[in-house]
Amino acid sequence: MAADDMHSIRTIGLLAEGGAGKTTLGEALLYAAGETTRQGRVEDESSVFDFEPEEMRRKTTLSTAFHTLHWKKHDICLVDPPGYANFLPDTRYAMEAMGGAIFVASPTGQLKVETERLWNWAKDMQLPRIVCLSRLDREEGEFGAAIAALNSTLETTLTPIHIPIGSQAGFRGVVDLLSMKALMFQGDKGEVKAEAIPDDLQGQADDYREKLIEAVAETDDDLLTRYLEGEELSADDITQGLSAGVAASQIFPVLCLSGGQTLGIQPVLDAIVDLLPSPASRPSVIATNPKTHEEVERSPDPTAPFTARVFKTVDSQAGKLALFHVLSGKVESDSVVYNATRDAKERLGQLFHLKGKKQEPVATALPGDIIGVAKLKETHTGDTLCDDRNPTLLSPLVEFNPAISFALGLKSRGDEEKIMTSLDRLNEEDPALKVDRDQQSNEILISGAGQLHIEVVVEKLKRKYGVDVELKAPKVPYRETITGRTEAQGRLKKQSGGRGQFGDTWLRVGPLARGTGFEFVNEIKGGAIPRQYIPSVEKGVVDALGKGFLAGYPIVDVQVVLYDGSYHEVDSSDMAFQIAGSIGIQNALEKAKPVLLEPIMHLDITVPEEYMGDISGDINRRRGRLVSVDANGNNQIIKASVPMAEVLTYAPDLRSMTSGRGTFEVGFSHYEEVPHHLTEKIIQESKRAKEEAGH
Ligand SMILES: Nc1nc2c(ncn2[C@@H]2O[C@H](COP(=O)(O)OP(=O)(O)OP(=O)(O)O)[C@@H](O)[C@H]2O)c(=O)[nH]1
Ligand SMILES: [Mg+2]
Repeated sequence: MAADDMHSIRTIGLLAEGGAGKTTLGEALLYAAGETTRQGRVEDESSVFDFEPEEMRRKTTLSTAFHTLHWKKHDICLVDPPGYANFLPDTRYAMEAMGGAIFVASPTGQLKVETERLWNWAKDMQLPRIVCLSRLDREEGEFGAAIAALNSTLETTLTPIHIPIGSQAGFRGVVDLLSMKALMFQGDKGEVKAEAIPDDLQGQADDYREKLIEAVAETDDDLLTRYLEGEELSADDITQGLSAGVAASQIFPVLCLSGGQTLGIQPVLDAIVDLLPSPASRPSVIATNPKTHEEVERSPDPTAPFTARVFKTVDSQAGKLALFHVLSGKVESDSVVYNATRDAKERLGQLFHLKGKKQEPVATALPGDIIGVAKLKETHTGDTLCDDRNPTLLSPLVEFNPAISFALGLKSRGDEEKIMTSLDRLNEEDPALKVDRDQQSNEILISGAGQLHIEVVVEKLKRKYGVDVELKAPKVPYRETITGRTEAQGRLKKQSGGRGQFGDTWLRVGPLARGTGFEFVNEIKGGAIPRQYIPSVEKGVVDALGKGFLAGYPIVDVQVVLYDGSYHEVDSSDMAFQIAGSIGIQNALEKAKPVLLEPIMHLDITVPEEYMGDISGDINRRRGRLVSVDANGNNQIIKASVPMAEVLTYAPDLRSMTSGRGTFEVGFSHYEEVPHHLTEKIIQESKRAKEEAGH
């Protein structure tokens, strides 16, 4: 059943660090709304969200899952993404499709950096948010202190609409600050029954009620006047003011519950319906018309031109499913749309809503809907689908730089083709995975957000495609260059018996600026070498440069000038001049002071302040250089540049240095000369590797 009115749609994401209780809360919401007949549990592998084998085994969400439910005539789509740092790119893409978010926090109010990061993304995206203190059945925390801690870490002022009654095993209800009643839990779905507020909580309830009314009044002049004139605001006034404040990201209500024990869940369902906005009140998106390059605005209105973002691709029972989020207009099953990113038409077959690993057919999609559609031909994650008479191109998805790379060891040579196609298919589902070739060894390299991410990729390769690979130690793509200028002759002469071989070249070499690559200049005058052999010389030179001189790494940033030579009417040939060029360049390199270059990475490290000293000392030991240090709340953001060879295992090292509280991003910056004392070691290692490979 599809909602026929956009105002009754809610598309709500669950956001927080790993292990916070997002999936558990999602299961509790499905069960309390009667969508499931028993509450699924992460720990006994019965969650409808964590259905992939890799997730079940690890008891953690690795890829965003979706499920719809109905509550008070509303269609709610729950979005349950991962929380651990290695999988946050997937979470960030899923946030594109959220119309509001529930942040899940603990009763102590202590947060990890992942939650802060998610909060900041939500802030940048103006995503309306409510905060749920969950796990109240298990963890002890003083309510006021928890709110203060959250306010300080998130740099905001949260507005409780609940205070908990009892804690841990005694958690039995919440004071509802809107109705000023105690809502006591009953039955296994935690239905609530209104009673009078317990005497011992009356004072605290009055204080928080005052704060709530102030927060609401501040969002609306009319309410503020009435409040200042001493008028009692009605429950409806407050709910309306609150929902307007939430929609405008000015108020962030806090609710109290236990996902695990299904306590206080019904008020969360009510809050989704009453406080979080429908797609109709989301801001318009600004995009471009790909044909005219003019700016266009698309509002969340079913009568506006259809525009949707493909934010994820999943492998389902029905084959490859593209998931899109409708931003404006509407679309029906079996219609033809325009993929503005690929300039291609796509026929959409049956449209689906997602229910865990299952799909439910729907006829029409409206703004706010998340829709799955199978077997699109041209469409990839990130693409814009739209009405071809009103084409719209959304800005591309944010890119995440990989933090770690491994070479793949193959069990047998013949597997190569199969591995590449399997990796391509995994890449469709997981844009944070990068697949490359090592230029020197031709090995397949896979890069991702962290070791765990890559390990999951290897597991999926085996389970889904039956390919078995092993991860080899991460590789450093060294390069070589020259620091001196010189000239040399390259001469090939074989003229004994049969047809001879003759080619003779004179080459001048010199260094170029870092990052320039290779330049070949022909200065032959008077036909000393016939014109048709000039490309032959260049080819010989290029081939030789690719093989390196010191340690077998490609030689870059050199200029080679061919300025003289000679030839033989009969014995000269394309091959003879290739060989002569190659000999010439090797002779020249020997005299041109070759050196090794190593890749330098830029690191962006976010750590709580107390680790600052340890981190900067460690960067020094890794031959790195601090570029800048900036405060961000309680965290320090350290930017540094460090040789790649020194940060191949930075993820586990940072985790142990900061007890898991630091995060980082890393990307390629530039090449620099390897310090003299390390050069010999790299040359020896390369020789050994070559011998082992049987060259
Ligand atoms: N007692 C109790 N345990 C809870 C509650 N919420 C979550 N847990 C437990 O905490 C663990 C993590 O919960 P999840 O729901 O998987 O957390 P998540 O936020 O989805 O974690 P990731 O998917 O790894 O990001 C599980 O073992 C849950 O059973 C709760 O309200 N009470
Ligand atoms: Mg989860």
